[in-house]
Amino acid sequence: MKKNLLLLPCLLCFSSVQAKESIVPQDNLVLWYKQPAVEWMTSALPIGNGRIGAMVFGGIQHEHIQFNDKTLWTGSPTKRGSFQNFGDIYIDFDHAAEAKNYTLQLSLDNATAGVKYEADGVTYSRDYFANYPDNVIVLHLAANKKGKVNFKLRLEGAHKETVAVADNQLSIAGKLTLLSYEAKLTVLADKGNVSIENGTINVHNADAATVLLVAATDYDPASLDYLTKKDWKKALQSDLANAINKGYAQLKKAHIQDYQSLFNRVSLNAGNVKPQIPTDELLKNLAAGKYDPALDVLFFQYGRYLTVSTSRSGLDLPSNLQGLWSNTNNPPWEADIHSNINVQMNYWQTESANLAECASPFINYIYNEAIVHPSWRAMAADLGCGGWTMKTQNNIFGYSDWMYNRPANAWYCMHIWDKYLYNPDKEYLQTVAYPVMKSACQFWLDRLFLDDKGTWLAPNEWSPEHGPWENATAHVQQLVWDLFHNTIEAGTILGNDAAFVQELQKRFDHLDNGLHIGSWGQLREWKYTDDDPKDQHRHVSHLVALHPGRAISPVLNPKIADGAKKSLNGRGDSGTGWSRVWKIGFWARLLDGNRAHKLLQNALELTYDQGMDMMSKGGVYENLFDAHPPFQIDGNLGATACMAEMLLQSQLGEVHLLPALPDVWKDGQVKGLCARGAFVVDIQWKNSQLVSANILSKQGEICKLRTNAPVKIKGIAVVSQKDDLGYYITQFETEKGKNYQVIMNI
Ligand code: FUC
Repeated sequence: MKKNLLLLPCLLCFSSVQAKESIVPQDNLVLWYKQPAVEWMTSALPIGNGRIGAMVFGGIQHEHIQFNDKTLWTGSPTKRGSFQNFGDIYIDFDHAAEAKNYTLQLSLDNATAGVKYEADGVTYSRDYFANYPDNVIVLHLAANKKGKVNFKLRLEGAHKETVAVADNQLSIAGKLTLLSYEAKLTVLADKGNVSIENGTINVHNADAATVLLVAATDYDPASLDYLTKKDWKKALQSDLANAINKGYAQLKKAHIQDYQSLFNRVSLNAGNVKPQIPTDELLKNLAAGKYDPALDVLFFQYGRYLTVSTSRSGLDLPSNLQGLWSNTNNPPWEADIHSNINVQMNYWQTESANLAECASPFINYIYNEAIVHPSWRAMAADLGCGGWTMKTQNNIFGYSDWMYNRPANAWYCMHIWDKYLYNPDKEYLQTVAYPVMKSACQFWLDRLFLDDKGTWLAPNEWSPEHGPWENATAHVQQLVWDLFHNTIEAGTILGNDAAFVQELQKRFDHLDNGLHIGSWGQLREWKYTDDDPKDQHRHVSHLVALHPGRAISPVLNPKIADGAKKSLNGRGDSGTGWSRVWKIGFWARLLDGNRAHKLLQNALELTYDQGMDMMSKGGVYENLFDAHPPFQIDGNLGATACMAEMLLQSQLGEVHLLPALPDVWKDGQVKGLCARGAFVVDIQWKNSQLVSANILSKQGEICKLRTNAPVKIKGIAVVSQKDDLGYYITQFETEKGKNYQVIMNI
């Protein structure tokens, strides 16, 4: 009796906790909502395997899943064309429209979208993922009672295709300007039965069902005519057969294993705990002044999730302006590969956020277009130069138009060189990086002219999308300076091209570096036209040497860094989505964590605006997609990079721990960030001070640390030297494969 009385309150409390917890997802890193998505752009949730992907709505009686293949483009090597929608899957359920305990979620822990609710006394759950090893999108529909999975499914192509039915499969196929494409779908049911009538799949009284979708085109980025010579239709059919053979459980296991092998390399805690409220409410809270670091962490990891979902090795095509998602055949700017900031920003985080494999599609795309295909070399030749260059808007067939964007070759090479710095590999340097960099230098060696003061300048240039065209804009001089500087270093390391390195060095010695202070103390954007202190243009191209470049830093050249600060204050803290995010990186490089964090909060401003704005309406939608507006993924991917810059920097040949820690991230820990020199770094901090760090040396390079206070290295005798700025420098030799423990020495 006594026992029962004691049990009663416990049971009550258990059931109330249960009821409350049942709707909060178990996953730690999760976007979740108490209602289905209403708009593709602002609330549907993305899944992707680097090539194919889908947007999930999570409707109760009517589910809608829109899908894409990154290679589905109209256009050709001579026509711009546009990225295309592939199609839609519509699923109608026969249960009541009323649902209880509804959740829509996207787990970043296991790259799975999910829907769960109760209707007619049955708990329904669906989970969706895009599996990379098996090339298939999987939708799994289940119920907690037997025989309760009933639905009708339709497949619709985005190009008015007729749906073909054969062997229990629906398929759509067609041909665009150059490319052919096909998608195939089938349903596997657990018990119950499946039939197809008038192109609709009917599932009756099943315990569960699995929808498998495969899609492909005949695109091949390395083939000279961009068309694959493989039997791609046969490969598509065999992908589907393999997925049918494996079934849901095995496909899911393989998917999670594959995804986590990349995603789990980095963890971040910024003093956050798992939020109990949905993501849209987190955003609304932030707008109302209620800050929760969980949102920062979610945004950071979302950028990593989106990177893995849109850019995997095997397909040498970078993610486009929308990653790989578009529900229209006329997306903004054709959802192309935009060279004046956007595609670069998509790849700022790949090395530092420990996703080096995901950088390969961009690196190999640059190699293919610069060296293998003719179009970028022809564009340089048109200007009377050797090497390669491009314009601003680029399709996936080497076609380039709109304004000349000559310095993009140098900016792309920054990525090529960085890959080497993060993972010094001489084979890569010799066969990929150096040929691409040297060829870009050849363009500028031919293009630069000598002014009457004996300085080499780029003629008739721009500061992207802004102001006058004139000689020697800061943006271009800074990028060419970076290119020459890095190529000289690369050539010197390789040691087998001395004559060219010498020629380059001679130019470099008299090259305008684009770092000049103007009339109001600002860093000049133009060499001849003065900057307007009230100009709030979204592009801040004259600070490319501050971030992602490395020629401006309070540590290197405080006066120039101060000029950059003045320019930034003039530009203000607003802008389009990517512009706000870039400013996080600038302030992180200026070692101002609180200002960087203010920009992060501006970047996280909730918006529902889908109309084109070129000034200042940036922010994020409920689904955390970055809003230019409209949706543009550079802001998402760039945010991860810029937040990483707040925690770790390595662009100056040193590993700077916690260079721009904001006060609001008082206690925390980050694990697995990468530094140039092939170091993997874990950092712990408390009360805004470094407590300890672990440094794994992958290549045995010398490690030079920069910290706010003196440190000890466990097992090694070191001295922390204070520099003029009050930082401590601690240098030590490392052995390949060894871990080094850094501990505060105060
Ligand atoms: C550049 C930017 C725009 C936009 C477009 C896709 O032209 O100036 O803001 O991001 O790319």
